[in-house]
Amino acid sequence: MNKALITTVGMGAASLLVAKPKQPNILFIFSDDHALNSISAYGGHLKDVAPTPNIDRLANEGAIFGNSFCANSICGPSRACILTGKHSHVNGFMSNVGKGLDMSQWLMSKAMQKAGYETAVIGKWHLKYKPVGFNYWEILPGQGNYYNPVFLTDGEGDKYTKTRLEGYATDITTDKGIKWLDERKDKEKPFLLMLQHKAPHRTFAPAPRHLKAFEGVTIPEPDTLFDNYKNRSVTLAPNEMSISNHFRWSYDAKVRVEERDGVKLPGWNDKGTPEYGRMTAEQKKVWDAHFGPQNKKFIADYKAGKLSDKDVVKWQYQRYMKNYLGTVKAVDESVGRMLQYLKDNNLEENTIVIYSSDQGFYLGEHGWFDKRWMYEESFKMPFLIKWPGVIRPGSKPEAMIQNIDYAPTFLDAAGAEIPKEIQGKSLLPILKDAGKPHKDFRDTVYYAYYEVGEHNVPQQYGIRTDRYKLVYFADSDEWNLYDLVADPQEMKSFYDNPEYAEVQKTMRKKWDETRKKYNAPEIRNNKRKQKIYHELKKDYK
Ligand code: SGN
Ligand code: CA
Repeated sequence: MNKALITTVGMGAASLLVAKPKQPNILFIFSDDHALNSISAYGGHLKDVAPTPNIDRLANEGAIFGNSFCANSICGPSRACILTGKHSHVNGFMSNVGKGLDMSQWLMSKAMQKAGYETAVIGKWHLKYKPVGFNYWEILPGQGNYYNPVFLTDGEGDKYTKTRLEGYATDITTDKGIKWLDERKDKEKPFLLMLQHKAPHRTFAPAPRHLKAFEGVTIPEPDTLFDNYKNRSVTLAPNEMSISNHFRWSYDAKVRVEERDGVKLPGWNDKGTPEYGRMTAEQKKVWDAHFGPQNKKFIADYKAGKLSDKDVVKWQYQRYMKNYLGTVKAVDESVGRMLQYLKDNNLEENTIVIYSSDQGFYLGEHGWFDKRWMYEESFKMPFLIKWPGVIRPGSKPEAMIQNIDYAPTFLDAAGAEIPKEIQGKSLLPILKDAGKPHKDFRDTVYYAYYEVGEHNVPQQYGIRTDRYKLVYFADSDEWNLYDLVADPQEMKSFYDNPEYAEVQKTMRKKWDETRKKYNAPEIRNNKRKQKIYHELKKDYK
């Protein structure tokens, strides 16, 4: 159990000895776009080829949540939900496009400072304005880079001081986290460190030492790699996030223009290679020695007519996965280094360690990369947590939790009050009792995705219970209903299916109630788009 700290509290002339529970440190390790299927503790189809032993330690020594969801599956908004404990329509940061997070509102970081914590955020930030409520911050500009990244620290007015460092972003972020912990002046104060990696976000560039990590390995394909998008919303087919058509040959697949021998490949023949452009001559040498011969063989085979369109997609999938999983390797090492640091510095006992990511990601499921849709792969967020003496090792809570719950959980752990307007709930009751199912924590989660533009994903609003999911697509004025038991891969909507009439009715009611509970604003329909989708629907049966 938590150690008690004896504090002397001054009371006028007299002095009183009271036992105050020692506030735990919080190490929040957060990555960008890390799919549950690529964390072996979740047991997905990649667990044997790509184990994550260090992240898995959190599951073994603490709890792993299999029903952890985001409120809006995109970077800035997910981070805004975490900092505010509120849904996007309340905190105002609804999409990556547009203004940043209004930092004048209530923020968990400010509240943790008030509760006596020393706070820091290091790494990806993506909320557009300077961090507020942090004693120390050092962030990546926008999406940040993998190779030889620039970090931003505070500058005059709204300016930043930029420093470009040689090395790999995940390693440098970890170094900076350790340095901050090491150099803290007031070590009696509890800390909140938010260590936020760029990886494994696009453009999936592994560290030189991990380029060959999956050489000779065939990565298992997901069952839905060749999804035809039938039997669900008409908005699925025009997506722009498929491996077959939107995975760029240079940028994503690492087949640079110079390596293509003038061949026009199926899909997106782009020219951009930003990470390659940032590398030192030495880094380029290692990169080319790895990709060069493989690309040469691929182009030769393609030219010789040996590869069908399907073979090309399979090749792209292997290339995508080996790079993505390569970047995950460095993240897993980062977790290992941080855990070792805590151990070596006697901080293990009183530190809560969390591993999470801003949303999940498609690793070829539904033919995709990217996120945004309310399907399980990108709706879910990894959430693993250890807290020695409080959480029973090896717990697998079933409760449906969301990123709006992190702020109240941190405050609760700190012994601070949770403001009434916070929409999330503290996870402490579940954590303290983590051997039990706790299905009743919340029976419905709410989801809303608002961004318009990149990857052509429509706005969508949904709810999920432990078995069903109901999604409304405003652009096509359509409902989809999924049954996660009968159809776990979500390949068919049962909306308007007579066998699901009762479920549909209940879910529609819950959808209204949940939106009301969270004060969700009225959905604006776009008549022009609805007309286009209506036409598309005629050809798409
Ligand atoms: C970038 C990526 C997208 C990605 C968004 C959002 N394009 O714009 O593929 O969906 O970020 O990601 S890229 O050409 O810049 O790589 S998020 O994690 O920030 O939400
Ligand atoms: Ca992200």
